[in-house]
Amino acid sequence: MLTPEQVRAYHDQGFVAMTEPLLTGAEVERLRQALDEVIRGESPGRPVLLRNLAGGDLHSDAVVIQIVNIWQAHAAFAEHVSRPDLVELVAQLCPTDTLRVWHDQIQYKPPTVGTATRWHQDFPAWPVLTPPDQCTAWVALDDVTVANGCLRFVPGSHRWGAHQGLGTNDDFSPRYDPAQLPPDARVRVSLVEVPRGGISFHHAMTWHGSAPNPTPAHRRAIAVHYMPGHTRYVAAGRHVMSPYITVGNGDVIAGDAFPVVWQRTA
Ligand SMILES: O=C(O)CCC(=O)C(=O)O
Repeated sequence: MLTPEQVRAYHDQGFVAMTEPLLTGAEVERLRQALDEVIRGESPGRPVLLRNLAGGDLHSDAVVIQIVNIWQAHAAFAEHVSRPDLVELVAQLCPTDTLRVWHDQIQYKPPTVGTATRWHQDFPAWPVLTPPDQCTAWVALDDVTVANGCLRFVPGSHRWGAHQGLGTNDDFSPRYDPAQLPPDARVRVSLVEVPRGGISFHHAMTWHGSAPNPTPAHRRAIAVHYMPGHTRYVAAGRHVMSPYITVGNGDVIAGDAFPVVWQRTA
């Protein structure tokens, strides 16, 4: 369970990290091995997407291996996205009667060549959804530190709306347009280190990014983007998951590709 302070921190800041790891060392190791199988193309199924987010191939000198819906490729990840202790925590942060998986996403920054994930907000990249209140559970599969590219968040930014042109400066600070911010907004950056098996949560509108991994250590993580049961489809948008959406414009998103992982019991 999250404490009332942690729940309050999530709503105030747009993110919160747990202090203790959720996954055991053995559970993390199983996911790492499953990840390797998927990358080698030896898993039972295929993910929706596997690419170098930075462009180029997986062996270039700037790499973030991005995998979308690894849960469809390997049972270890299918179990991960629906593990009861994880989804109970998400349900504490995301008021709803029903939680579904929107999609998952591996971001793996390999040793020395792992590159940056630029500053962004998730929801504007999901123009097929409404409203913007999804919650991401991000689990570290290595000790993720400032040195190897931990997540950085701007506290409170989930309350500032969709920011046009949010970008990344050379020193890896967020580049933004002050005219789009509310008068009381203060842009500062929190660096959130997470131990192997540990977890952080962020709101779909929170500004976030992660720096490169120049270290000899791996930096692997799985983000699961969960959506509350009232999330509806906006057919005018496009997204890598669009081909899997079978409902009509304005309908609640449901179906095999978006499994229910939690339901409120009386
Ligand atoms: O793992 C990362 O560095 C980025 C993850 C991310 O952008 C997300 O979980 O929304």
